Amino acid sequence: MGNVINGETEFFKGIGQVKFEGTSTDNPLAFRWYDENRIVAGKTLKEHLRFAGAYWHSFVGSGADPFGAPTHIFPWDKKSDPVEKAKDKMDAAFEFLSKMNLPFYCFHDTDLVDYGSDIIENERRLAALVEYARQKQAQSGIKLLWGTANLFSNPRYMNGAASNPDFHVLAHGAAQVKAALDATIQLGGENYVFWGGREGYMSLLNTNMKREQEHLARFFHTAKDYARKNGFKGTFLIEPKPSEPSKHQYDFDCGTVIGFLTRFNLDKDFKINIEVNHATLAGHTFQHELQTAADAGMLGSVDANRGDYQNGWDTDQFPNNLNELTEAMLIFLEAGGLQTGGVNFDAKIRRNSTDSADLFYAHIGGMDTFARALITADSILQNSDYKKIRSDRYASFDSDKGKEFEEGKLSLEDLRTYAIEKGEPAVISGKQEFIENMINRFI
Ligand code: XLS
Ligand code: NI
Ligand code: NI
Repeated sequence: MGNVINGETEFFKGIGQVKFEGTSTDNPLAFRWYDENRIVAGKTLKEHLRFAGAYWHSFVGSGADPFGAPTHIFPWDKKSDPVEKAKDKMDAAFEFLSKMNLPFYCFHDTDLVDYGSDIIENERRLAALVEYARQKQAQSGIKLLWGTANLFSNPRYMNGAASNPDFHVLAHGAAQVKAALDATIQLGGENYVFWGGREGYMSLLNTNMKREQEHLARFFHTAKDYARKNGFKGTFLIEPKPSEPSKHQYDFDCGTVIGFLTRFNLDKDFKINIEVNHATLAGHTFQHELQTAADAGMLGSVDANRGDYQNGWDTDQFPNNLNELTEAMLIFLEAGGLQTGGVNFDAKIRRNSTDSADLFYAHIGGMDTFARALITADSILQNSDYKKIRSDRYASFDSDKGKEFEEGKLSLEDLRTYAIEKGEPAVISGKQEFIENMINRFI
């Protein structure tokens, strides 16, 4: 248990409010770039980035791995009554979010409070924590970016929830989603996320993929209809990931999800929550996934983290790669940014990061890197030839026959005639290295 100050328990002892101090500071507990009031491209950094803390990694994740016991021993995890213990955890969470100046947070139902196997008792526990969270949000001004239901940890979900071959399991998943939607609505959540870690399969030998995908779509429709009927105005988000824990996951990447949502008539209500490390696991860059979603009008929200270039799993490290994020922020800004979404730190400190300050360093680093990347990207867009170089590459479609082709006015025979008339095309450089150097100059 932490110190008691002003009648309240302090869990992160010795760490005060983290403030913006600028690039000349050598204070490791200050922001060097994230000045929340700084205006970039017509909005403050706070409005652009809408940073959120993730309950599961920061206040639940124990550092345990398949080879070893927990290394993060939380002082808020002591009481035996699940609701009382969960309130301590929430005190710690809001203390951290406030000290970090994080305007939003995100949770799974089972992060807020431990669940047992009795649906009605679980609903009672969640409702108690929702009431507590309502007070905490009102006191602090911190808002809920999104809620979700954990439909992957309980053994009953070993073959998925909405795509489970057993209808009885699907119904349990639905009960959990109903309560998580109720919680999200009551807390004014701006989005609701579905990440289907086990919505997929291990082997086709025992799987009817078509039926499972139809069930998944029906489940999304049913959940959406319930939420809309009960006043949810926010955005539903699907979070793609190619695999892990399932071998094949139905929400593989943005392209797959866009196809799925369109096929099942869900594309008006659902957008995409793009996680950096999931993009790289799918064999894409984060930039590719952002652009794919943006082009489909489905850029919803971001789960910020990074993978490890040598590992093939979701290491969920905090973001720190300025070059990659600058490229990503170019897309982010050109796409008009996030609407109801935000930048959620779905990232965890390492198993051997055991000081209570480590969680602060991690978030400060992530927030500063995003802020710096956004500022740099804006400067590139304002002060360089970046956009012009790209649009010039397509100039042959801006007039004459190229334009007529875009407008659907040319037949295959017309194209052949043009090719013969003009002869062999010139070789034109794509200038990639030139642009890469230009980006480095702005960094
Ligand atoms: C796991 C996912 C998960 C979702 C929420 O890989 O990133 O944390 O964001 O269920
Ligand atoms: Ni995530
Ligand atoms: Ni993940």
